[in-house]
Amino acid sequence: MFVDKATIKVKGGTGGGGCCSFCREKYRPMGGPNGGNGGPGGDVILLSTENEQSLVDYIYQRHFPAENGVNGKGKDQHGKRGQDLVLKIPRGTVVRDVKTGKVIVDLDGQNTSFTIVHGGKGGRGNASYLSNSNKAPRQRESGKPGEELEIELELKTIADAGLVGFPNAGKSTLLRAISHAMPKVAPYPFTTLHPMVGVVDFPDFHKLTVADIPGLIDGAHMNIGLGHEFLKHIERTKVLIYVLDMASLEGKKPFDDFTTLQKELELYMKGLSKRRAIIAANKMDLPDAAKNLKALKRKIKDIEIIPVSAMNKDNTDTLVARLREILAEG
Ligand SMILES: Nc1nc2c(ncn2[C@@H]2O[C@H](COP(=O)(O)OP(=O)(O)OP(=O)(O)O)[C@@H](O)[C@H]2O)c(=O)[nH]1
Ligand SMILES: [Mg+2]
Repeated sequence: MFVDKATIKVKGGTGGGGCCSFCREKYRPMGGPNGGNGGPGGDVILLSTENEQSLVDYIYQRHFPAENGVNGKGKDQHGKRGQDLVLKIPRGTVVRDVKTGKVIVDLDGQNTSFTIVHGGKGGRGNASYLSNSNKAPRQRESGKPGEELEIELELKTIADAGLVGFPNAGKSTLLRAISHAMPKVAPYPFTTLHPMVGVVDFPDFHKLTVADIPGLIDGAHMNIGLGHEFLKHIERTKVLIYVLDMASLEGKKPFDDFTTLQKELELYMKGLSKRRAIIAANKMDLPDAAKNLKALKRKIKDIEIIPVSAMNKDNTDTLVARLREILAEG
C-alpha cells in the first residue's frame, strides 16, 4: 500500500529516577550516601532513507515513544540511558507540527537524521548532594518526562526527473526501459496508482532518479481522475519528461495532450509548466506516429522532442543521455 501522509505522536523517554541509599558495609558503619543518578530517556530520531518509498509504517501504529531511562541504584550505580528510537522515513518527507502547522524539518537529503524530541533528564541520586554541610543527604530527584509532539509526515518525492503524461501514454513502460524499477504496465488507463521512483544507472556508475506517477487527465488539478493528489510527487523534480502517445489511437492529437498537461501543471502550481523539460514522443513503432511527430515538431520549438519506443527500448538511451546532460547544466 502506498501512503504519503501520516500523523503520529512521538515522545522522548522519561528520565530514570535518582536513588536514595546509604552505604551499609560491615566495617564502614557510616559509609555515606551512595544513591546513583537516573539515566536520561532516549530521543526519537527521524532518519531519511532512500530505501523507503511510502509512509505505510506510520498509519497503523501511531505512538512512538523512546525508551525510558533506568533508575539509579545504591552503590553509586547510575541508571542506563534509554535507547533512542530511530524512525526510518522516506527521503523527501516534510515534517510539520500538527498544533501550529509549521514545518519543523524537510528531510530532503539522503540519510539525514533529525532529533525530533529529546528524552527527559535523569534525576539526581542522593550521592550527588553530598557536601561538607550535608554529609547524609536524603534528597533525590525524579526523572523528567521526555518531550512530546504530534507531527504530520508528508512525503513529497524527490527525484531528478518526473514523468508526466496521460493515462496509457507509456510512462511506466518507459521507466521499466530506463531503470531497474518494475512498475505495472497494462493496456488500459490508470494502471499506475501510486508514484514510484526508478534509478537509472550509467556505465560510468553515474545515477539519476526518475519518478513515475499516475496519469493526468483534463481537470487533474481539481482532483479529477487520480488527480493532483500525486502532482506533489513531481513538484520537486528538476526536469519534467512529458510522455506523449504519438500513435494517438484514441483520436487525440499529441499536441493537444501536451497543452492540456501543461495547463494542468500550471493550475496545480504556478510556474510548474515552465520547468525544464523534454518530450518523450513515445510509441514511435506504431503507424501514424511518424506523421504525428512531424506535426508536433512544427508546433513545439522551445522544448526538445526525443522520439522513442519505450516498448522496444528504441532511442531510450538518447533520452537518458540528454536527461543527464540537462541535469548537469545545473
Ligand atoms: N506499441 C507500443 N506500445 C507501448 C509503448 N509504450 C507503452 N506501450 C503500451 O501502452 C500501454 C500503456 O502503457 P503503460 O506504461 O502502462 O502506460 P502509463 O502511462 O504508465 O499508464 P497509466 O499508469 O495508466 O497512467 C501498455 O499496453 C504498453 O504496452 C510503445 O513504445 N509502443
Ligand atoms: Mg503507469
